[in-house]
Amino acid sequence: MRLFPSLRCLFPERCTRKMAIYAIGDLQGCYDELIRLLDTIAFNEHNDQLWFVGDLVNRGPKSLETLRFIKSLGDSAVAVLGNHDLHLLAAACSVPSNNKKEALKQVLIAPDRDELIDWLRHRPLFHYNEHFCMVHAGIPPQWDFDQTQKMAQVVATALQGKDYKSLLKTMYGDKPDIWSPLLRGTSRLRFIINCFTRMRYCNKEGRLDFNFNGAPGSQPDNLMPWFTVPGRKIFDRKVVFGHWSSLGFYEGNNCYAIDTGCLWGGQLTALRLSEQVERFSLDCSRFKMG
Ligand SMILES: [Mn+2]
Repeated sequence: MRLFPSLRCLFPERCTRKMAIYAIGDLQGCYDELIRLLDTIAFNEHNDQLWFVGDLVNRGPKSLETLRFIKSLGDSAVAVLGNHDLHLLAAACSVPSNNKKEALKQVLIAPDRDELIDWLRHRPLFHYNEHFCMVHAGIPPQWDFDQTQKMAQVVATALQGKDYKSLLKTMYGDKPDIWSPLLRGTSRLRFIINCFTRMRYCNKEGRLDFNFNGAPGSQPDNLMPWFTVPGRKIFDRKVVFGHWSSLGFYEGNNCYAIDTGCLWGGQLTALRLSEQVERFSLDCSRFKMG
């Protein structure tokens, strides 16, 4: 059963519009805004695919509905894991973290909690097609496409394996803060997770900094947004990412940033990924009133 039959094409054989892929920005439980945005773009689940940049849950009002809905879309939706999605997985295993989890409770006490958590645990950290790739936060400047794909797979394998709870227990922490091919074990896993799900700024050598999360231009002199580091190796695909609401919509350096702060009363962004990228925005301010 689909939750929203109005989103379906009732006569799939008549739905001849060319397949479209839309990347959708950080939701953080903003389910009503998502449904409204999908109406705006006339999303057709038989024909279109949605790429979610992660942080589906936490902070916002409807994490449970958001997860259920995206899971119900099956192959019509792809979601990469964000830091808040990992918080939910950690909370489900009772791993202590500094993150407040009030908004996650509705998921943790839901009758279908186990299916939802299991589904989330099997989401990737990196997704791509011929022209675009997607992560939640960033890709270290030292990694080319093959390396990025391989590193995402290392974490996915650990997260989907029997011992995933020990990964969730050891993933928190800011070190190591720079890539080395010599990294092994939990240090390597933590570094990969921090890049894909938390990174914003680094120095010109690619050393990560987690102390600063403001808009570019306001950062200390030695730091730069990860996507502006000279010599960044992924240049064969455009990178779509979220996680950085103070950056807002950004297009440049072969990247698209699409966390436009829906949760904070900003906008929810959908980006049609095609030769001519098209941007759709839903104003979320009125959802926050009353
Ligand atoms: Mn995030």
